[in-house]
Formats: sequence, C-alpha cells, structure tokens
Amino acid sequence: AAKLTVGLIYGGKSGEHEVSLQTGFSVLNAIDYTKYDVVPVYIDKEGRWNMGQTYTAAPSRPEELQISGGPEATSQAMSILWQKLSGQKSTIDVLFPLLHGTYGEDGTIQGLFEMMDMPYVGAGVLASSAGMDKVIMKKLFAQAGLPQCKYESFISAEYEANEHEILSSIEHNLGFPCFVKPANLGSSVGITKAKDRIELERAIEYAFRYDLKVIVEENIDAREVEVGVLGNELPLASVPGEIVSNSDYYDYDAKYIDGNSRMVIPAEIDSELAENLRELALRAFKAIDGNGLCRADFFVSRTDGTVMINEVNTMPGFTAFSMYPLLWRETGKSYPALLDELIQLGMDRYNKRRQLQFGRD
Ligand code: G1L
Repeated sequence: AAKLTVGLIYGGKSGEHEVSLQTGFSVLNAIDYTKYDVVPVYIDKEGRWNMGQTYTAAPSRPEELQISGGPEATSQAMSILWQKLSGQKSTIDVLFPLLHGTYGEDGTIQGLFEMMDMPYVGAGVLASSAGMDKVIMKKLFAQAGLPQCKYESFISAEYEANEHEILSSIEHNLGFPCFVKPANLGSSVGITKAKDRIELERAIEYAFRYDLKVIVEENIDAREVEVGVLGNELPLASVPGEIVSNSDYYDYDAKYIDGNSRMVIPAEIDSELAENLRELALRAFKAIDGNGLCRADFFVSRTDGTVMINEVNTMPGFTAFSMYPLLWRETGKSYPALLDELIQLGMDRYNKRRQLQFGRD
C-alpha cells in the first residue's frame, strides 16, 4: 500500500499542553515510518498553529516537538489544512488530534476537520461533545439502560433562583459525602468532595467558576475498572483493567493529583464480571454514537458488587504507558498496531460518509 501522510495535531491552549506533547512524542516514536510520514502541527500555549518539518523517522527529544516557526509556520499550517476547500488534493491523508479540553475534545476541532473535508482519527463531533458533557452523557446512558450512580445537575441560573431547594434535594437524595463537578469534563479541575452542607455550598460555588452547569454525584464505595473500546460499526472491547488507589480510603487528591495510583491489567475480577463490563462498554460506546475509540470507566461496588458506568472518555490518556494502550496490549494489540487501526478507522468512516453524501441518484 502507498505511504500515508498523517497530520499530528498537538499542544493546545490548555492545562494539558504538556500531556499532549508527551503523547505526541509517544506516537511519533511508535508509529511505523514504513507506512506513514508525519506532518507535525503544534499549537502553542498562545493558540498559534505551527507546522513543522515532516517526520520520516522518530524524533529524539520531546522538546523538538515545540515548533516555533513564526507567522510562516502558521500560514503553512493553514494552507496545508484547508487545501481541499480550494479544490486541491490534500497533502495530508488523515488528521490525528491529540488535544485535550475545551478546544480539543468537545467536538469543536472535529467540527473544524469536517469543514475542512478531512478524515480524522477518533470520535466524531457528536460523540466528542456528548463525551465531554457529564450530564448529556448520563442521559444517553440512562436511555441505553446502563446502570449508573445517582446524580443531580443544574445550571447557574437555576441554582441562583432555587439554591435552598437544590441543596436540600442533594442532601436528601444523594447524601454525604458527594462529589461536585463542573459538567464539562474538559478541565479536570473544579472537582470537590463535599462532606456536609457547608462544604457542598462551597463546592458548588467553586465548580461554577469552571462551568455554567454543575453535576453532583453520590459517593460510591467502589473499585474503578476501565475497558477500552476500538472500532466503528463493529467495535471490540479490551480486557478490563483496574485503577488501584494506594491510599486506604478514596481521596481525590491522592488519586488524581499526586498520581498515587497504579494500574492492574488485566483487572483481578472473575470472568463473568469481566464479560459483563465489556458488554456494557460496547453499549456505552454505542450510546454516545462512538467512533474509533473510547475508554469506558466503571465503578464496581465493594459492598455488593453492583456495576455502574461512571463515564466514557473519547480522548483517553494515550502514551505507550497509559491505560488505554496498555489494555489493548494485554488484549493482543501492540501500540503501533493500535495506531494503524485507529488511522484506518478514521479513513473508513470518512469514506463511508462521503459515499453517503455523493451516493444520491
Ligand atoms: F485520536 C485518538 F486516537 F482518538 C485520540 C486522540 C487523543 C486518542 C487519545 C487522545 N488523547 C489525548 O489527546 C490526550 C488526552 C493525551 C490529550 Cl492531552
């Protein structure tokens, strides 16, 4: 087969800038250069786009990826990405976005790719935005009959008008402790565990600094088990893996901020539970109209073994040592093979949808 040119887009105006760079480096080190050339497109912290020299072999240092080519590199990026709209054939065959947060995984950049008429890796517009909004996601899950924890959500205008009722309802229906989060998952900030009504009020105010919509979830004493999903119309599920927190009790800071947790792959669970989780992961993928991939995150209750879906992530951690690639490695798919498959899935989806558009007689 002819060599493909992949446009790797990374960096971005977000807190995950460094993570994205590391992930880009990981992809550039694993990708098969007998099959692909890679055009790097770096979005710096100021939001400027920079196109760099095509990679035909792996870079040696991650710092290399921080291209600063000035206005020239920006116009290069612009003209190469929008080629098709002037009737030219694109030099880039498929785009590979590695971007987190508000302008990366909420569907906006995917919408840009759609407008550019370019194939791209990963979830489409709808799945990306549905996967970014915790409340929308929960509604889709509920509709698909997926078990999930109890929650309440409200926008700031509702909270201002009915603060007392909302607080009482949370206290009555969810109890303490509970978790208060901005509905938009982009930032991974603004999350607090509230142990009483005073803390709850403070946590809600805090979450409203990051989003106009807030969700409060009941506390579940549970193990956290995750499943990788890969595919388009006929997705497959990986073996499950577990995130084990090193601290004795559930502590948000210990787990997510200090990185004080480890992955156990495959998860030490019985085969019946594993099968059930894989089944639910596929159902969750379909519920959000998934394409390409997602990582489905579950709670397995320590008290009664009940399974609940927590969320799906259409842009999971993606270095060679992140959960999603490791789940697939354990399932028999290496990181380079995973990249091949994701790229193919992106192009398949584009081709199928293009046929739809032009297929009218
Ligand atoms: F394109 C894929 F494969 F869909 C894809 C894109 C982005 C998978 C995983 C990610 N993840 C990230 O971009 C990130 C969470 C590392 C961004 Cl900081």
